[in-house]
Amino acid sequence: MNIHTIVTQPFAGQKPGTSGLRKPTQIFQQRNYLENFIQAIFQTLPERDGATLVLGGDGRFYNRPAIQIILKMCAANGLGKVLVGQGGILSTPAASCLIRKYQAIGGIILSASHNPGGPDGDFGVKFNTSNGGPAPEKVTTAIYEFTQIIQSYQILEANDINLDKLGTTQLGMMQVEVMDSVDDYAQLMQELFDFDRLRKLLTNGQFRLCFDAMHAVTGPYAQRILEHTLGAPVGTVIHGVPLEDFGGGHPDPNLVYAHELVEILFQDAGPNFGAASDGDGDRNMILGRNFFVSPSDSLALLTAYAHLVPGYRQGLAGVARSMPTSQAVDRVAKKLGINCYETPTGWKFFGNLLDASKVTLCGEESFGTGSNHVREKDGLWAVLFWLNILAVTEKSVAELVTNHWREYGRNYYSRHDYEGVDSGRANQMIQKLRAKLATLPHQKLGNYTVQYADDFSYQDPIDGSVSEQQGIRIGFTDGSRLIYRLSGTGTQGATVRVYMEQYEPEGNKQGLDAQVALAELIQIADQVAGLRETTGMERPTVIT
Ligand code: VG1
Ligand code: CO
Repeated sequence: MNIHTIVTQPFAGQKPGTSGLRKPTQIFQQRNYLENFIQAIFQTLPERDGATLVLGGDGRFYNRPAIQIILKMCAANGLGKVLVGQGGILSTPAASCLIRKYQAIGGIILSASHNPGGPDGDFGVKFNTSNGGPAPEKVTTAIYEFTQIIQSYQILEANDINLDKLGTTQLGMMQVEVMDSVDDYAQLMQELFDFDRLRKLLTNGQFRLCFDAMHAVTGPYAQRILEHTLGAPVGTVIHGVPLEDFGGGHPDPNLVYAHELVEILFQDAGPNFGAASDGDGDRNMILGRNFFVSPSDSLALLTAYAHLVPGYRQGLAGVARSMPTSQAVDRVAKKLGINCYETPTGWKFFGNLLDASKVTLCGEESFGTGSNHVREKDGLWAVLFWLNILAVTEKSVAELVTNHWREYGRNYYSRHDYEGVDSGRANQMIQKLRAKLATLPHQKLGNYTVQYADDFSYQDPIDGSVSEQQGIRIGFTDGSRLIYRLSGTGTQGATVRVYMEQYEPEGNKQGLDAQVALAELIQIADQVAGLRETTGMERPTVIT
């Protein structure tokens, strides 16, 4: 066997962010760049000899060459078997499903998620551990530390594997099994949801659905499940073919980047239900006819109606949300008498709670919802969950959400992103805010009085690990909140995220546009932090 030890040198900055290592594609294409990072991952794998690994990606440019390199490195590093998605395709939730089902030691997912792809776009590597979830901080720190001292990596000299042909091939001492990308995932969905009812809904000739796969990874999953299995008409899934550059689009399912879908849903004769997913299939946006469901409300609603869905009929152990996610779900949890946990941003923080059976559902304001069925957020799962609720209640999306507000009150919510900000200035702004925190409590800002102001710190209730500086929070006496943090997924300068939340108990005041309802808080956010001055922008680049 021809195993080579290649001498290399560390690259600066191979530090995984909120979700994996993301860089412009051209950085990944540099000699040894990908190889160094992969070797560092192997270095953290406790017992890789003979073990199984899952490998796939969202199909973006450089996916296939990267898979060939990683396979040869796996073979040289003593792995026993690698399960690869056909054509190199695996959505993030499908990879999580495979890791768990086939007791793999972990998985490597090639994706920069919602960041654009292509030779001038971004590429990324996510590493998930044996529970199927994103590597926790102690693992990503160990990976990063190794990238700083790496001197060599191992790779097998061999021909490329045919990634399009299903079946098992020998690669050195290792087996490569090319698997259908959708089968196992589709089967899991069938175990959780009432497919007979869904089929009736989607074929009743009245209910119309539009799913925008944004030329990203969910196309084949949505076509198989929604069109082939559940009988929705062909064409229900739009932009269903994964493209290396996502058709030039930005595969982020929000009102700005999924505007085509928004236009389809925001017309009087539009479909009853619309949904979109991101690059790697873990995010979802839910729309009704002329109606946008905020992701925080979506989590609250799924929690309230979970008992209608077969996979969750037995009740929920608890729920969790990321800190900036609105407190709408807290109110539902309270009513159900279950715990609601608040974690830092990033799915990796839900892993321990899920593994310890403390929570069943989790969600983030960034269009991410999921459950204990895998250890990732799961876009198509959320869509099926919604459809299951719609099928059982026979209500429209708008009715369900407005009824929910009437019962629990509405948590008006919005996130403002300032993208491409100078990193130095953005960091300075956060530092200034930190320095100000102690002076804020009891201060009156417009009609609001500050109750607390801090930098969110989280102690994991299961392993006791502490994560500090997870976002500046300003809480007001009426329960409203203002949160500032810097994104950990961008690759160009800094992205400042500002989150605003305000609670409205009164039914006749719940019908406002969120930007209108939050106008004063939006102004206070600028006043406290100097957003316009720091960013040099008059308004955010993205509002969700
Ligand atoms: C963003 C979101 C966060 C999400 C993360 C990864 O992180 O805010 O909620 O978990 O992306 O999502 P940040 O650090 O940019 O705010 V994905 O779909 O890229 O795995
Ligand atoms: Co994603």
